[in-house]
Amino acid sequence: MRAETEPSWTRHRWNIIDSTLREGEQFEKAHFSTDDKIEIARALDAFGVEYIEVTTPMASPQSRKDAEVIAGLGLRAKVVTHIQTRLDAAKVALETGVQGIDLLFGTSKYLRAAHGRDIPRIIEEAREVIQFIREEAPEVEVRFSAEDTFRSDEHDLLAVYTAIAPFVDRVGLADTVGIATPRQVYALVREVRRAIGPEVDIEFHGHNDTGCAIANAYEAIEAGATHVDTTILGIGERNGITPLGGFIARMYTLDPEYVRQKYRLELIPELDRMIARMTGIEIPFNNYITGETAFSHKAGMHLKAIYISPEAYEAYPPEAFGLKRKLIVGSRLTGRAAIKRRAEELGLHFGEEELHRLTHHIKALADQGQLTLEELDRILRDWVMA
Ligand code: HCA
Ligand code: CU
Repeated sequence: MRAETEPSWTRHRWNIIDSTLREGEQFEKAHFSTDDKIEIARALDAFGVEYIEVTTPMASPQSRKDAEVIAGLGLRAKVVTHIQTRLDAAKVALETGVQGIDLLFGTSKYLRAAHGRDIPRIIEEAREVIQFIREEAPEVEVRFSAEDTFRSDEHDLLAVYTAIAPFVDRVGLADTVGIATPRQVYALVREVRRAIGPEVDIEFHGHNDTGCAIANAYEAIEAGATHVDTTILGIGERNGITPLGGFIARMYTLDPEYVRQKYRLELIPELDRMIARMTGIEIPFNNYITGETAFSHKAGMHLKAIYISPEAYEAYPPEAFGLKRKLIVGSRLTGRAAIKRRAEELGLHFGEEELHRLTHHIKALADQGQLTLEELDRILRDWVMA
């Protein structure tokens, strides 16, 4: 049973802000051409993310042109740009034609030392920039995020969020160095939700330095966040942020219908392959959904149960993502059920006693090294001939 502190409605109100074209561009191995960016934006839009975040137009001349191009594609997803909380940046951002602006300001002692503002000054400057955007373009969504939220003083944070929330569509919490624990994320998002009330949306952006990015995004939603930042394959600064595919895997297990109806899940493998190709990396073998072994079953007991019902050893079915499961039948860990099944697929039938001996024989052979399916099939056929 769900604890009373977990508001179940929040699960039904979350949106994805995919930041492959912003955080993802900060990945060491990413250097997207304009064509790459268009391909990524269209693929994310086809998948169904609600928002696409692009690099600040202040980053470089090409970044500015690219922001205009992406904003002009006429996508279903809202295109938003990330900028520092400065009037000149806000002005340029509006000129690109984006539908939303994501502002950020460092609130931790580390980042405050870098930009030299105290909390009242941060609030004042943020309000000035927000007011400018509101006046110039009332239709543009505005988000304000406290960078390095989880190393900021809680009192400072609540002062900033409560002062700014009435003027924005969304406030953001960012685990900039990936140190927050799921419990901390839950507690702080709850605090912020209490402080700003139910009307303003809450976004969570989590880095993966300690492997908690998906769990933290999930806890944020449980605590009342409405938007989660992702990137394809999780690319970003250092080892990246919450991966789109992994986040989908997490949420799918909780409410498959909701996730299926929001997104074209069968496009996830293409998205992952696209970013692997563009950045020159391999999809990790243990990646959520698209890793080479994500749907491989090997031990005899597992195989036996899988034949009866795949859910026995699967959190989510490969078919939901246009993929197939893989059964590794020719290993030393195989079992009678698996051998019997494979033999039947080849039109071969063995009695119990014979199956027992055959399985023993195969296990002994596989002790020398795992057999490929072709090798296994040959052994099964030869056994009949002998
Ligand atoms: C950055 C930092 C950021 C911002 C996140 C946000 C982070 O690269 O500018 O705007 O919500 O991790 O804090 O990515
Ligand atoms: Cu980040």
